[in-house]
Amino acid sequence: MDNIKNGYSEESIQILEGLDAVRKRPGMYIGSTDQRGLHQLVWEIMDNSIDEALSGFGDEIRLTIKSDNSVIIEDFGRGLPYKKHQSGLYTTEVIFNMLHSGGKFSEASGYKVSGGLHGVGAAVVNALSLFLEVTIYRDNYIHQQRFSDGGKKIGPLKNLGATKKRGTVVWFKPDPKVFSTTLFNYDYIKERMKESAFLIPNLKMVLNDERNNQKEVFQYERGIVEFVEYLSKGKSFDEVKRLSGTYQARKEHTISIETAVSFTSSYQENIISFVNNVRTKDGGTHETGFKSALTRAFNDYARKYGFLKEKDNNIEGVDLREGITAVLSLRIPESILEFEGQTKSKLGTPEARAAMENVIYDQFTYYLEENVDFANNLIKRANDAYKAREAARKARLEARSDRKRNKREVSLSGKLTPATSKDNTITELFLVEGDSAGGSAKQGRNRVFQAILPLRGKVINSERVNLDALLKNEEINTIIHAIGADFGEEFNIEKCNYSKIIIMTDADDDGAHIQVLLLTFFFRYMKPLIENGRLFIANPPLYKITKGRGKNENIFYAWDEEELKKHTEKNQVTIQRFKGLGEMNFEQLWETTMNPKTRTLIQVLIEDEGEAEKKVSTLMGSQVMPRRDWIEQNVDFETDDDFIVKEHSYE
Ligand code: 28F
Repeated sequence: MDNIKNGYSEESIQILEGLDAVRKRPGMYIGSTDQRGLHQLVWEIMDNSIDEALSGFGDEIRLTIKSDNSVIIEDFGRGLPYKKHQSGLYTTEVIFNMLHSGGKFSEASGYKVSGGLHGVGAAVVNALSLFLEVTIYRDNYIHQQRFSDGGKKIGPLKNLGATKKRGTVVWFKPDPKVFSTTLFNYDYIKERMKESAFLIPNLKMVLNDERNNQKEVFQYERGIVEFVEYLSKGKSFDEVKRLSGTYQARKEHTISIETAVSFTSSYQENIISFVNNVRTKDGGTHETGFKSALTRAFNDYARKYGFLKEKDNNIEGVDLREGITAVLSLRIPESILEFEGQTKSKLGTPEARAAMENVIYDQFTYYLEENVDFANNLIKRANDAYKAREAARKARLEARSDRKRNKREVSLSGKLTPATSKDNTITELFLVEGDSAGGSAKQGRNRVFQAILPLRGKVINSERVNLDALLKNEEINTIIHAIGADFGEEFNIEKCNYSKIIIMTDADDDGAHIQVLLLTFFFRYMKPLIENGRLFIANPPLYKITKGRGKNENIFYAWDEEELKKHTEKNQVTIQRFKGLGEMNFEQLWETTMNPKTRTLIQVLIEDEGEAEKKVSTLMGSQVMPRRDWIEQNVDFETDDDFIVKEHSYE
């Protein structure tokens, strides 16, 4: 407010216009204004602390979530410069108020890229906050400046007295007028901090949630090697290998590479990559280079030692990589950094491919030569993987052939009750536990757009069998055919027959088990369904409450104890507890659970890819010990499973 009262300086007008642009179009700066965008604010501030640590200043970062959902981030670096800039403004004002493009921050480290905001992150956070306070410990004094209401400065930078400390503290509270939710998610922040601790060896990350007094510290001496140990815990059958080196790209640009690799008993390939400590979710040139280096080194080795009989018969990369767990971490100078794709999470820099192909080829070749048992074992595994893949391919071909197609339609016709509409932007498929609930669902549904598939037999655990065995499971087969979009690598969401796939089970242990088995299947073989937000869990009520009698009878439903209490407090009522879907008649089922106007669906989302991957393989895989350990450490039957973010979509 000060700078408005004290005359309309050009700077203050520019500042307000800049921050106003952020408030008008927050999505342009932080991607979205949902939970993801909200947390982007945290990453923007935390990245500055991480950059300072990477430059060699400060080995600890603390993050505190306060009870009012504000956040404090603290580092022990040099402290943000605070003196007056040549423009007459304090550096704090430049950093927290101005959308200076080009990123003065970025040049300092040479590597900074995070989030693509190029150093304006702090100003963006300020613009989208109810208040923001920056405290700097530097030159033996404490300096502080405060902003409020979308970044308006409350007063000048103040000197709060002497200190011996060094570092920077930023405290902010996101503006609820901007975000659809201002609740910070502990697990989401935790995963990110843990990831940073893995990527920067010895960096101590301290997370403190004052809303429920949870506190955790992450610090790893051996960096990504420990990351891979963590991801492959209990299923790795050999030591984690560290393959690393540097590569000279254009002129003076050096790319440095660090990878950690392990082969596990799982059937899945799990490669997680980072560039300058930022996750590249969609892979890119570095992943391509990594894969081709492994394949080439392995084939050369196999040929050299006579494992490949025919000259041009190669082992395929996918077979070699079955069960691989790897973390790739690259440092690429900003001047040759390129990102692609809608979310800019795919690396485009061509040199990264050459860098990986060179470094990894050499290192992996060396490792194979030095570890004959490992190499032989890998050849055997690749061969098994190839056989399973061939069997699955044959099964797929058969399933596609026309003669079989007729057969399939016959086999589906006994089970699936289709919707009359074929418009896959409105149709919904209900996967229903058991025949009796299936019957009520059939009667209660809206036949135009709702299809019902009752599941009778056991759903197989997709994590414990190979493709071949999976396809022999009747229930899985029926689901694949009903959805009609193939599965695995060939899954094509465009062909999906439904806009929503809804899992509807009883609210008991068996129902939960079926949900988990189906989720495992969809996670492994139809992941785009989840990524596109098309997988849901139906949410039937737990109670039916009847008030009054005869003509005055009124019926209510309650989904939890709290709702039940509201209805029962003052009134004389009858309460019926639903144990299963079968206890509702078809009208009740329609009204409470299937009718888009009145139902609540739980949308299945993947919050943290690495964590979800780890949980699925630990909890659903074939080894018992890691699962038992996990359950002992983690399961609190009072809370929701954090693998699924339970989001209620009220339609
Ligand atoms: C909780 C958030 O933002 N920490 C930061 C520093 C330290 C320096 C710096 C930051 C100078 C002019 C760009 C100090 N001394 N935590 C943080 N710690 N930024 S942000 O410099 C930024 C440049 O504009 C710093 C010497 N060099 C750099």
